[in-house]
Amino acid sequence: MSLRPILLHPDPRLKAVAKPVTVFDDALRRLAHDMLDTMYDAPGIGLAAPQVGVLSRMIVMDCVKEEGETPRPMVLVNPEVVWTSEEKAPYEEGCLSIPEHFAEVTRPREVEVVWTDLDGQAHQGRFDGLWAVCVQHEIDHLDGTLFIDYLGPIKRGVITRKMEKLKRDLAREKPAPKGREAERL
Ligand code: K1U
Ligand code: ZN
Repeated sequence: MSLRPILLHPDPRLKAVAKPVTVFDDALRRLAHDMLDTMYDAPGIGLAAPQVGVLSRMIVMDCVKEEGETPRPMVLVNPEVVWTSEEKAPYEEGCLSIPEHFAEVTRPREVEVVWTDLDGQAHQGRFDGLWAVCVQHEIDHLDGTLFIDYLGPIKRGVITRKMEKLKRDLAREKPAPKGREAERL
């Protein structure tokens, strides 16, 4: 298993519509386990494949937050919302691709989702509470939608400009190549 770098907004791969998974092989299993490791390491409660640069419709989640509680890792391949409650609920969302920024987003309080597991077996389930918020946030990633897309253009612009600056600063901080690598440049 290995940790994969998480893409930071703005990045065109975070705005793309991901492709359905059609092949259930070892590479898919490896990606799912890497995504779970990357999510727990961040730490986060969810992660979508496009956030690690893979434009495939797969998400991972574990919304068990209490220490001492048994973790509940979930892998959802080709997830689709098939029912949403009339009732909506606000939640202060964050995103591992937009670190340090949070904003209230209002979404359906409950959703019914269909998906397949890593063996291609079909599942259906109802999500509520934080699980409902997270599954909707992650499925949005598969359609190139970020939580800041629900904000007004001014707030979204402020966050995007701050993220552009963060990315410029991080690029400048990169250690200079040493030894042979430097000689080749
Ligand atoms: O998709 C992502 O970027 C992951 C994101 C999921 C999410 C958070 C909040 C509302 C909806 C979806 C995160 O995990 S951000 C980090 C976070 O919320 C968290 C981290 C540690 C403990 C508890 C929460
Ligand atoms: Zn996110």
